Amino acid sequence: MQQQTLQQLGVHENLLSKAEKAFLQREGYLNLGKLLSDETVAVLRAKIQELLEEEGDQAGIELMQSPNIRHPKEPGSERLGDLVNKGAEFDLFYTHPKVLAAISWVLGTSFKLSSLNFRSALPGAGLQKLHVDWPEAVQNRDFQVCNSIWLLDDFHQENGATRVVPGTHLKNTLPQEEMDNPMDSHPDEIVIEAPAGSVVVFNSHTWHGGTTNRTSAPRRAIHSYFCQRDQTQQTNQRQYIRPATLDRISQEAAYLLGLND
Ligand SMILES: O=C(O)CCC(=O)C(=O)O
Repeated sequence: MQQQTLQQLGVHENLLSKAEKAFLQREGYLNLGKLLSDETVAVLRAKIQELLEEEGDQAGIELMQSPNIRHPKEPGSERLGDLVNKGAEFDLFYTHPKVLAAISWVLGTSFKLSSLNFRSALPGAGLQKLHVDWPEAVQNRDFQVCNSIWLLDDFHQENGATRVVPGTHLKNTLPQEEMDNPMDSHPDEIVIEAPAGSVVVFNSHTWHGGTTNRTSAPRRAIHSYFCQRDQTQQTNQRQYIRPATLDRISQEAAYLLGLND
C-alpha cells in the first residue's frame, strides 16, 4: 500500500540523484535545495506569527503532551505543535515528493508522519545538546526516525542553525557516551548553511542539535518528522485530527498521517 501511495504522490526513484542518495547514506543528512519560493516563505512566516500570537502561552502544548518529547520547556525557543491541523499551508510538509523520496531512502517504504512542529531559536539562545531522536544507537542501519527541517530564515554560522556530526548515524554510540558534555562543539560537527526556503533532510540517528543564535532576529524552521509505521507518533494523529483537515486532505495524505492502513 505505501509504495502505491508514494507513487500516487509523485514519488519515484529518480527524484534523488545517485550522488544525493550516496551522500545521505554516507553523511546522514542532505540539503534538498530551495523547495519553497520566497513568496511561500513569506506566507508561512506570517501564518506562524499569527499562530504564535493566537496560542500565546499555550503554544507548543501538544508537544508537552507527547509521550516522547525530548526538549520539554526549552527556554529561548518558541514552539508550535500539530501544524497538520492548523492550516492548508502545512499540507505540503508531509506530502512533498522530493522530501518523501529522501525519507523513504532512509526509512524504506513503510513510514508515517510522527509530528509537524515549528521551532525558533531566539536571540541569545537555541543551544541544544548533541542528541539523536531515539533512545539508543541502532544496529545494521535499522533506522526508525528521519527528520526534515524546512528553513524559514537563512541558516548560517551565527544565527542558531542546526549542527550535525556527519556519519554518526552509523556509530554504535550516542553523544553522551562519548562526550564529556554534549553541549560542547564536536570537532567533526558542521553547521547547516542554506537560504530560507531550503529543506534539509537528516537521518534522526545522526548526532545533531541547535546552536546559539548570536544575532538579534529569531531563527525559524518547521520540522516535518517521520517514523516507521509501527512506531508511536510524537503527535498522535488519530487523536488530534480535526474534521476540517480530514475534509481537505487526500486519501494518500491521510495514509501518511497513519489515519488508515
Ligand atoms: O531546530 C533545530 O535546529 C534542531 C532541533 C532539534 O534537533 C530538536 O529540537 O530535537
